Amino acid sequence: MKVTVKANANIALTKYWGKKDAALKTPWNSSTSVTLEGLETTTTVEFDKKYTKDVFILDGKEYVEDTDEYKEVKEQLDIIRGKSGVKEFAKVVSKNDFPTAAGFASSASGLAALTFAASKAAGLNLSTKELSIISRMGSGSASRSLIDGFAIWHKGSAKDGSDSFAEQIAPKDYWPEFRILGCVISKNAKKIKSRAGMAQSVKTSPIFKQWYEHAEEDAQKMVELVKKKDFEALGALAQHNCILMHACAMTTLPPVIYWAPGTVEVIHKVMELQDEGVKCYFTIDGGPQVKIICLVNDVDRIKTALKELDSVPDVIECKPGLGPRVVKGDLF
Ligand code: 2P0
Repeated sequence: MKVTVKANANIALTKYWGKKDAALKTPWNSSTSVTLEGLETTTTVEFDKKYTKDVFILDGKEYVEDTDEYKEVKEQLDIIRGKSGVKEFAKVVSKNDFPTAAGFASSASGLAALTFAASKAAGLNLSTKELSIISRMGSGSASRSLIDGFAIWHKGSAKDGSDSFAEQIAPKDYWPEFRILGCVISKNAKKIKSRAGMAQSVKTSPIFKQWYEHAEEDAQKMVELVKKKDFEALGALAQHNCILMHACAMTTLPPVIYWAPGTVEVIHKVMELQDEGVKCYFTIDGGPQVKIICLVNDVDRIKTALKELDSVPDVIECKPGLGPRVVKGDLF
């Protein structure tokens, strides 16, 4: 059967930075997120005996067998084949509706879409929890893209990773005023992949323990703040958690510094707006882009302020979004 799925990226409100088990991709701490409407991956999967090997095409480019991208896809397909008993190879065609250079987690939407589509194409009817666990094994942050709206990814404690999955805090329609403004700072900044950067932080950052202990508390607090709809406390916590994650990254050997000059410029602009009484907060992931957490009524004012900066050529506005769903319109 051929199945097509759409899945959204997500932004961490409190971050994941460091694996306890590199193979299972279980984290040292729980993390929280909001799935984002408007940053979408579409993926079509078909298992069929006409294929003599797995095929993976992303944004029109076919990845050959020795690439990391191909291996990641094949590993996910192998998990689904193992669970379903399907023996055939698969063709996977995928496209992102946002520029990969935008610095939003395309691996999260990509692995969530692939896992969901492959499971359906193999005839499985897995629970969201099971799908979140399998997506996590592809890419940690993908576990959270399984969830509609606001999510917590529980770090779990089981050796086999069976209790490390994401769960809904609140659905997307719970907070329709909530916005994330993605400031595209740079499309070609030098990038250390998150996977490599966090592995090095676990080994060498002298503040790694402080980071994950604090981050665990932050994740639990964030759940309560979402439930209370306490926007100011939520924004302040997300911003502080982001700074602590980057402090951990920066104190890694060799240093993992994702901030570009434009990143710092936007941070200062956000803090200026805060001084003027605008409720907006910054967060940054494994790249130079800044994501501004705000409410819909402040969007125009913030966008106008960002226009003064040469370092922000583009702003992508996102709202809370859905988890993966089957759609019409196969890609092949
Ligand atoms: C997050 N990031 O919580 C954090 C914040 C980047 C900074 O999850 O190795 O692509 O595939 O599990 O999920 C990016 O890391 O890493 C990430 P893997 P992933 O969103």
